[in-house]
Amino acid sequence: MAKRALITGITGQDGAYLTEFLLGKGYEVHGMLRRASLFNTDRIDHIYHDPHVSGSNLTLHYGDLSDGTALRRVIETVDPDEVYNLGAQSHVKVSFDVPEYTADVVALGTLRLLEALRDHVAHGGGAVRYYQASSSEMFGAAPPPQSERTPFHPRSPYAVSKVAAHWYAVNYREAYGLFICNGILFNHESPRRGETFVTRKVTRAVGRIKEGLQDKLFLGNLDAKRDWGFAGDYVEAMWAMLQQEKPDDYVIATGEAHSVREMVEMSFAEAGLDWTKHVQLDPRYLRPTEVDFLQGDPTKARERLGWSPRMSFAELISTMVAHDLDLAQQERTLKQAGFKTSARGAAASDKS
Ligand code: NAP
Ligand code: F7E
Repeated sequence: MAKRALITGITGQDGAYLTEFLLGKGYEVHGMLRRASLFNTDRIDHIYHDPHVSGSNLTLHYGDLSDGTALRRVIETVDPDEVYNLGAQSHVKVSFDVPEYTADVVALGTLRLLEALRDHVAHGGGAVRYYQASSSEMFGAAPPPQSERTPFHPRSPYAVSKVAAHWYAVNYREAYGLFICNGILFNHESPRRGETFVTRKVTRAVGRIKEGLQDKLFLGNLDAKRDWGFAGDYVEAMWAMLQQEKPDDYVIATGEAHSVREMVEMSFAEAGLDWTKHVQLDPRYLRPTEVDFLQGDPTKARERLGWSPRMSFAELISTMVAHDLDLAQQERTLKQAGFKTSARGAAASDKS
């Protein structure tokens, strides 16, 4: 019998990589999808098959982390062996604009899902294993290197909500004996990264500048340091946590940090461009409270899960730049052929 996995946030960056990974392992994958006025399944369209055609191993269910009844219904319908809670309002800067919504989805959404899971298991739902997407943002102002033993000092409504979700997960493990793991993942990126996160914002701009589609890139704090890895490597760690004998919490990181400035310089250099000619500072991208320095210590994950990142930082930048150069070339070709094109989500990226 194939194992059944339920993924919230299946349409996000990690959801797409995790779905590919689990389908490759022979899982039957179910994803929770929120209703949107435009299609929001771009990242999984290539692996989705029409359910009318037999042999499809990927099923989507409407639901939302703000809707406890729908969460219960999805859990009862799917009857999963593993649940991956990846759904979130995941943008740190945006969480200062919509703090209540962020708390509702990230903190209370997790509680709603855990409550549904607790009842499902209590009423004969079997031994379900649960993964919670915790974040290095929870460490916030705590000095690096950060490990599982580092105390949290969150610096944004997003991070505070993730701390609450993290502790709900720990509490449900201890109180009800549920198999629950928190993956404390440091920043992970890819060509599928949302375009308002800094790496993708930069690599998209590099492509468009190279193709003559834009000239300037406006950024905020260039001094912040992050431990950036590849999302495809990180979803494997999520799965590995749920295959252990006992549930536990793990830091997933590369152990290496770079400043935003360094990342910008490398990305522009990859396309033969001088970043100083194109990048300008815009205070609107600064955050009321910043997280200055994140560098993870992934020793526990290496020793217990046998997990190590495969893609280096230089390879990650080069892969993302190559992808976005391609995208910009397509955009230029369309423009030259007379089609109207515009930078996607211009209004949204203006704020983040
Ligand atoms: P992402 O690309 O922003 O994807 C977030 C997903 O959550 C999307 O599928 C989104 O749906 C869904 N979602 C948003 N609001 C929802 C709601 N109210 N109900 C149900 N689903 C909702 O994020 P990601 O980078 O894949 O990250 C996955 C998870 O890991 C998130 O919880 C994030 O906070 C956490 N995390 C990420 C990183 C990182 O560096 N990427 C590091 C640590 C932790 P739509 O597609 O419809 O918007
Ligand atoms: O910012 C600086 C910004 O938005 C990284 C989420 O996946 O990882 C992510 O959160 C750094 C910050 O990611 C711009 O101030 C400068 O210091 O790419 P980011 P994040 O805030 O670290 C964690 C682990 C998560 O859990 C989150 O879900 O870059 N920065 N200039 C900028 N950042 C953005 N977005 N835009 C700028 O113009």
